[in-house]
Amino acid sequence: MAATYKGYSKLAEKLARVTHFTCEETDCLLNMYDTVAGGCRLDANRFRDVMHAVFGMTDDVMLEYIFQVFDADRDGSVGPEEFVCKMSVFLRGTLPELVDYCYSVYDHNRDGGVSREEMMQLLRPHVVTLPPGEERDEVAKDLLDLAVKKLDEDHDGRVSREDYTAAVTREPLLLEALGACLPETRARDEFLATFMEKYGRKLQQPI
Ligand SMILES: [Ca+2]
Ligand SMILES: [Ca+2]
Repeated sequence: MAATYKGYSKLAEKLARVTHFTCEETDCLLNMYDTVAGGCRLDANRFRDVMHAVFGMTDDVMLEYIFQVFDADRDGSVGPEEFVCKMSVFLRGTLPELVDYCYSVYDHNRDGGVSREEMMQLLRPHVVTLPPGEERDEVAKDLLDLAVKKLDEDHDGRVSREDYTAAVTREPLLLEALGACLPETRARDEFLATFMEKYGRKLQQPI
């Protein structure tokens, strides 16, 4: 009998060509998707639980914003292709890819600018320790003024994609200036070191 080799799925091969993952890695991520989605598609709630469990991300407002970006075709769920493509940026993105991703997260209503309202939504939950006598909103406003000062290059009160790209290209530390929307380095590295082992499926070997 001629040897047969059942390789990776067509989808895994296709995704490996357009992401920073190998065929084997895309296969593992698709398997992970099947596991975490539990036979359905990833809706916002399940997505939030996965990001929480896998990457320790707990900011609900931010996770809602991130979900909207993962759900590229806006059908209300993150499909397997959307999952792998966004994971590629989330875990191994180049600086330009990360700039595009983060800005898409921050520009929640997708009107091409990050307004003060959008920034307040993101910064407010992070004001947890208040100096005595200070109101949460006032502290958030101070934080906001700092962020705007650094990011709003043309001083029109909102952060355009051009403002943000110019500021982050000059100073990459500003990438997440409007809120953490990427996994922490340690969580990312731990995931990358273990996901193949955890979600790999045994491929049928050549006979
Ligand atoms: Ca979708
Ligand atoms: Ca906007």
